[in-house]
Amino acid sequence: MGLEFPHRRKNLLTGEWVLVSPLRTSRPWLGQVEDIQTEKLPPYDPNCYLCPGNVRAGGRKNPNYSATFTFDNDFPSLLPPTAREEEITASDEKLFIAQNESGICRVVCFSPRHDLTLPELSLEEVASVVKTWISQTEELFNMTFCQYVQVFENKGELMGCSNPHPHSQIWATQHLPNEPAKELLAQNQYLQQNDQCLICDYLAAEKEKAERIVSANEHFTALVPYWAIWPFEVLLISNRHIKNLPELTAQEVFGLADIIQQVTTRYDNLFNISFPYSMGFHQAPNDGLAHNEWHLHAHYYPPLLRSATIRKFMVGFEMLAMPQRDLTPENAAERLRQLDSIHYRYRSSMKVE
Ligand code: H2U
Ligand code: ZN
Repeated sequence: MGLEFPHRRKNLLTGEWVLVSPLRTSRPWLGQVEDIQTEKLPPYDPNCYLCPGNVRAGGRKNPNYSATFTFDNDFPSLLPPTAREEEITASDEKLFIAQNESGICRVVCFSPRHDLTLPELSLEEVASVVKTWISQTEELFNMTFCQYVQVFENKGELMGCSNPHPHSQIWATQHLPNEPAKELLAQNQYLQQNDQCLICDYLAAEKEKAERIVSANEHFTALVPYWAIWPFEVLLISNRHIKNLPELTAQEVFGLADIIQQVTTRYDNLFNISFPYSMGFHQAPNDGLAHNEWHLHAHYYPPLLRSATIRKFMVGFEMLAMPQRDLTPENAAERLRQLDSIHYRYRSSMKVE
């Protein structure tokens, strides 16, 4: 079982350390308690910018879509190269360094239903979300400026999600962003030194120990990583060594849909609420190289700590020095693993339409 005294663990994907302080779990909490929305949403909301047939904030009208719906973000953080009016030209500036950054930002609604999150949709519907992420990644990879595609979901007000209609976002960027850049370095170094893929080796070792695995199927494994920072952080790994979403086979698409439902159902069942998180896939850069070092995976970063209303703050020592956690990853995995695999809203008489 996990070490029960303060120690630090290394995140092999970023090279950074996390402080694990199991003794602190007994400290009293007189701090902020969050409001969690528990009210049931309607299947269609006439005031929602993302529901079928409604007009979005930017003035465009959504079609009467019946599956997933993808559109260019009306308030994008990046502009495509064709829209660039000014250029940062190379300079010998030493202390003020800036670069051009082009990109495309899209929004993917999971389904027409305003009230159904991923664990509440059918397996086929989640598979169609995965297929949309794949086709979008392929389309964006074909754009010459695009070096990287980030597929992610911000869920819940606590994560700053601006609209309750279940959706994800996709940003394609001209440069490799910070987090995947760290992972590229680490995975490359490991391959050079061991002639093996870091995540393949790590997955095999975790399967052998079995103490941090949350759930698994033939194609994917979900575990609380040894170096997790967030209390109930999960790392989702494809069992096969592939580098991006477009390499998934038809069976693996369903395997991914299934593991997403397994993880998010357990999350919701932890505190019997729609569990907030930010999650996203890390796929290999789109630079024409083989990227044998890269192994497709996804991170789930949920902010909650002890209950539906007490969140983990990354402040103080975490902001100034390094991340720290109280609950051990082994304990978190044990709790998640033991939860019901049936969503609380779908149990017996509570079945929702
Ligand atoms: P969140 O995933 O953080 O909730 O963001 C939703 C995105 O949807 C946000 O980037 C976009 C916002 O710009 N959006 C539109 O493009 N059109 C709208 O009508 C509403 C929201
Ligand atoms: Zn809606």
